[in-house]
Amino acid sequence: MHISATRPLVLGLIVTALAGCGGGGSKATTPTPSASATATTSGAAAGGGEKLALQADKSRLKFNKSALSAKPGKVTIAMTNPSALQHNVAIEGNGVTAQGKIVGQGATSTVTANVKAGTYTFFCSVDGHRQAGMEGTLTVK
Ligand SMILES: [Cu+2]
Repeated sequence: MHISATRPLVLGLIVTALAGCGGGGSKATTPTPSASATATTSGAAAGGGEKLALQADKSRLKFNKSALSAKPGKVTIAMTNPSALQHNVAIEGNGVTAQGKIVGQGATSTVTANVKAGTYTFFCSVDGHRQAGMEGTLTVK
């Protein structure tokens, strides 16, 4: 009884304080800029780097590109798969090995790696596909 009687009073004081503050300078009381600034910073870090598009051939063991190029840093290859066969995209070279998940028709396999200047190979890591021709060169410079 004592607590429930106190709470409305405290809340009442806070509301009064906020209302007083807002009334004093409504333009000054906007904490939104700092919040959005933080979001922008983390968004830039997460979304940074290059995104390269690649597509598997609909019927053959090939990609639509045999060469890709990127600048040093974070690189993402997004491979769409219109084929009835399962495929993925992987990157290999200069100590980097990374592979996207194997996906079926209509899905996208994505691989991200931190690369420096040099030559890398992108390929499909499904058994036999790379050997059949599902590979290409990623040049970073
Ligand atoms: Cu494949």
